[in-house]
Amino acid sequence: MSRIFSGVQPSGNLHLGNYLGAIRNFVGLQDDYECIYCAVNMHAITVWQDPEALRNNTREVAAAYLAAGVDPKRSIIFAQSTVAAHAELAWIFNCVARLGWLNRMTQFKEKAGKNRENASVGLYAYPNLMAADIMVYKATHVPVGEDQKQHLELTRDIAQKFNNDYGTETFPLVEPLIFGAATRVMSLRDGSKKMSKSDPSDYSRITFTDDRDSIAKKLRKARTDADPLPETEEGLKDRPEAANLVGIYAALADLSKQEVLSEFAGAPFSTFKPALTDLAVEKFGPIGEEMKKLMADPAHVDAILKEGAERAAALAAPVLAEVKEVVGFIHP
Ligand code: AQP
Repeated sequence: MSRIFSGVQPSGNLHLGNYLGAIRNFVGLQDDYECIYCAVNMHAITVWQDPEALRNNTREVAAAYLAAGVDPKRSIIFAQSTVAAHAELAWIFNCVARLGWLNRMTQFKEKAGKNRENASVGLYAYPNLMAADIMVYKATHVPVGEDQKQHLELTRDIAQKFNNDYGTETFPLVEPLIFGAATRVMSLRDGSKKMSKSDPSDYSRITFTDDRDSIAKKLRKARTDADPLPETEEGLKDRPEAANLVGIYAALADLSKQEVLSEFAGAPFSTFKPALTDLAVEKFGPIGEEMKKLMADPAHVDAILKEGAERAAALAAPVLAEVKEVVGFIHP
């Protein structure tokens, strides 16, 4: 059976983009793959995290997986820092990846911004750790949003260079799985920026913890243009905010964008936004509610994370042993 690995950073403000672009897709994959889902807390600390908040947010990512329908009996749910093999393989990959490759990563450029000199080394080397997360399980497929495509290509480059350098076929070439109408959900305040946990404006995103009133308020304030909705997708060109809201509706309703436009062609946003609010409350609201319920029992979430860590460590151990043998590390 092919193996899936995917992760979400416990950096707070889990949002609709994380849900539609990643977490929602985790559920169906359980039927066809052996699935490993991680709260990637080592990635999270590449930028400052308050320790108490990080602990809580790590549980929250696990609770979001469970609330969305990931079954901890079938799939593995765990926190990255609890399986040391990730960090060990990441070091080896630090020695395989080339500076030139990392210099091309657009996420580093976006996140480091103008103050590049002051960014952590971890933020720069982030894609190497991500490659290790995936390869330490020899995962074959990774469900992600569009924004992670470049990092997955780097994972393939690292795997291939490792195999070539050592003349082995240790690592498989991983494939991204990118599905749905909302592979890239944009900020509600700016249709050119992706919806993000780290956006300073809470109005830019709908979070798992938003209730009906805040979803309604955020969508009411969402930036749009003055025109009504067009009849065809062609009419969404150069209207990023309109395209984003239509994409979110389509993803939540399991329709194509064209089907949504056929229903709402000619409607003003004063009609479309309340319909989107109702749909978001109906489809996304219950998942947030379930997540909050799970968070009320942290011992239950911790027990799932502990069991997941044991199962993940057992899968990672033989792969790491094989890699060490290939690299020439001695066994004491
Ligand atoms: N806006 C988005 N639309 C669709 N998918 C998205 N993802 C993130 N944002 C969107 C997908 O969610 C998964 C987990 O992402 P992550 O926790 O690794 O963080 P990220 O990709 O850096 O994005 P965030 O959530 O916006 O965090 P910050 O603000 O910290 O950068 C991934 O599969 C990602 O594709």
